[in-house]
Amino acid sequence: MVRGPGPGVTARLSALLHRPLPAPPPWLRRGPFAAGAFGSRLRSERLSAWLGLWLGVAFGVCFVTGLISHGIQDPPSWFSWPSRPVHLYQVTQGLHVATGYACIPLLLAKFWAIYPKLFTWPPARDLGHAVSRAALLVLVASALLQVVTGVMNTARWYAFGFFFTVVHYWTAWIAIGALLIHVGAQLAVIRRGLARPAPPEPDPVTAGGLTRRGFLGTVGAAIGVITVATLGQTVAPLAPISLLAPRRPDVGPQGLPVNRSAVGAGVVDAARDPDYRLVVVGPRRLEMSLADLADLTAHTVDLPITCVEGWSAMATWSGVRVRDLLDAAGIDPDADVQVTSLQPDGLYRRSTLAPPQHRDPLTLLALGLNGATLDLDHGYPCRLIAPNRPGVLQTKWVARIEVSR
Ligand SMILES: Nc1nc2c(c(=O)[nH]1)N[C@H]1C(S)=C(S)[C@@H](COP(=O)(O)O)O[C@H]1N2
Ligand SMILES: [Mo]
Repeated sequence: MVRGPGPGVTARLSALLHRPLPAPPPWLRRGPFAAGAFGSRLRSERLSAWLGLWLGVAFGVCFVTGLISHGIQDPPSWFSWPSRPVHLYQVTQGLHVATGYACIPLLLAKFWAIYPKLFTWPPARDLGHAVSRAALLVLVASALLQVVTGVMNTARWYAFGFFFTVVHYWTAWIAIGALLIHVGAQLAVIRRGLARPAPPEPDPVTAGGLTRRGFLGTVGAAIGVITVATLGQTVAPLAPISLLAPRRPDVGPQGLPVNRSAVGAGVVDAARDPDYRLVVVGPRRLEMSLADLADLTAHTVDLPITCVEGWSAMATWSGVRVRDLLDAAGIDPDADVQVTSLQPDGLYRRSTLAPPQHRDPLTLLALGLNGATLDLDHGYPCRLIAPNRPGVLQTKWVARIEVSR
């Protein structure tokens, strides 16, 4: 008879985890460790549980919308993103940035509500308690890293010495894992906290002047102010009051912000070269000058540029349908297509269009923007503009279109 690791192992593990740790010496119990060191009656299981619930919702929405954005930019084989509705990515990425910002006041409030627990006496009752407290450190550290790097990225302050996308993506998984462990370990406490009826308001005098309602109202107002003060980078009419928004959607050449300038991308000479040719490689090879492109049927579309960094802006684009070019070159309509820039290097010099995008009649190789020839900084001689797509994939200064390898 074969005996697996039966209840014996579990029981022994459980006994190990619940074995009491030696009590620390009593003389260490001073300052914040002293009994009754934290007197505020605003703190309660109920407050912590509700703040945790709000944080969980904000964090969950931020996590899912972040995964969507990551999936569009780096799609696994099973993932496909539609080209409609046109504004969907603007909504998901706007939610990503807004819920990320909302986590700032929520985290501060939650930290305030629970930081006395740092000084719990004794620091750990048993090994299991010690492990779950260590896991909480991982949650706090990863949540802070996400918020700080995310805000720095939207502010275009790339002071961190690592590649943002990779760190932000993997830390999200660590944070969500630590969050699930935390919720699992605290489920009974959370349930109890949420089910508690609101106790009578503490006397504002003994509670330091702030009522519970006042505290939650302050957290809610902070979220509201941060949201309104940053929403203007996407919602143009709010731009003038958006004091915290790093970008205004209407400031830039041709009334549109620029992400990477032509000088920054090192494409000025190549883009202005009169011998410029767009090359489309298929069973037939097309080499088209700007005049050839201008001779093709022109279309005009209204589409936004939606930067992953949180700003977006509507614009009117005119140019050639990408599917007309692909058909002219005899490219298989079911193939993925790769668009390459004149830009010699850089992460965003190339992007891929899946069939839902390159078959869409709104997907253009744009030659004009807001009624004039495309500005050099917006991608002259021509740039890609497609519906429901992150800005990083709207390749500027396009040189070559071919089937993806
Ligand atoms: N070749 C190239 N195209 C690019 C980029 C780039 O760095 N190189 N940046 C992208 C990013 S991140 C954004 S948000 C959009 C912005 O377009 P705009 O500068 O015309 O507003 O261009 C995209 N196209
Ligand atoms: Mo961007």
